[in-house]
Amino acid sequence: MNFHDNDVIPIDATPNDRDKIVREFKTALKETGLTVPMATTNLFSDPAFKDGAFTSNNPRVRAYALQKTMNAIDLGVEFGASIYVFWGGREGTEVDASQNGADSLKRFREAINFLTEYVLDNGYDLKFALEAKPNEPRGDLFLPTTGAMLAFIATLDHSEMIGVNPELAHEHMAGLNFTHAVAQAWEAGKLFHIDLNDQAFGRYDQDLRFGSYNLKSAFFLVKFLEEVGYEGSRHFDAHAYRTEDYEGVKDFARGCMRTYLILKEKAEQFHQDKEIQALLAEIHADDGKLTSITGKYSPQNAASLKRQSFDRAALGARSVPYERLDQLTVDLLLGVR
Ligand SMILES: [Mn+2]
Repeated sequence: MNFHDNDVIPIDATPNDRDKIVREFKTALKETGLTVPMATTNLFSDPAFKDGAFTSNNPRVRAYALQKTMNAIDLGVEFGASIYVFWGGREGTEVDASQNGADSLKRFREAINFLTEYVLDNGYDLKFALEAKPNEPRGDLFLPTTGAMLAFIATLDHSEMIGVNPELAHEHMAGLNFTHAVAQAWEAGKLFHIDLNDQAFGRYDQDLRFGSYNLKSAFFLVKFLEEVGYEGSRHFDAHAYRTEDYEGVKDFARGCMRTYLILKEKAEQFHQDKEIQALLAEIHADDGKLTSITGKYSPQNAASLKRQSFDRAALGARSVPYERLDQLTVDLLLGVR
């Protein structure tokens, strides 16, 4: 399980309350065998953060946000968390007159740099994962997509400690292909964590049960994670329908895991399917003649490439059997293969 600091310790708890809750929670974890691989800070619910936390225009709010996060990091580490997520729920604006977008990023960078130093100074074994979202609850949030986060991470003092926590719903809200965002993060060595759920494009943040809305997107995501050997948590950041009772919430949690595991089997079936694999072999065919000169620049390769003649009409006329490939995938997902 995972928590925001205030999911465990109320924001106005006394030190005595805190210690009592920590003791009880540790006992509960022991009794149930649950672990806490990830923790995070709530920097969005309290009205103090109404105009941002790390990027607030008010230096007292920025300082309070840093202090709250240091305390929450201590708490997470105390429960064994090795990943610390940052989702800046109020880090944005509705009024662009209120702050210069470049200064907002400088403030955010300063805060993350401060906190990585805090982690190193304390000898914590902790990595940060930054989570992007395009809007809601602000009109516009800074660093709205996983791609934007990846570019930002490269500018941080301890970028080796910092990766991303892409969330399916957030990327779909921005109208983007989630699997592509995850692939970019993976390829950059930055897929430290993932938030799985579901989301219709163009809607408010829905946080639906994994695979409940767009099974095909969910399938390609699971297929990717399993193919590349992603070893992090399969973390579901989702909510049951508000119509559910307590048993219904368990149905929801079970459903998230069940769908993931079914899609994992479907991905395996995709790899075993002779017709699909034959089609893929045809689509990816490469006689190696040209890749040897396009793979890496050299003056010889450039000259050799300039001498090549290409049959443009034949290239345009070639068969690209994606309709068949996609229908075979649909047949497989529908359970008729
Ligand atoms: Mn999330």
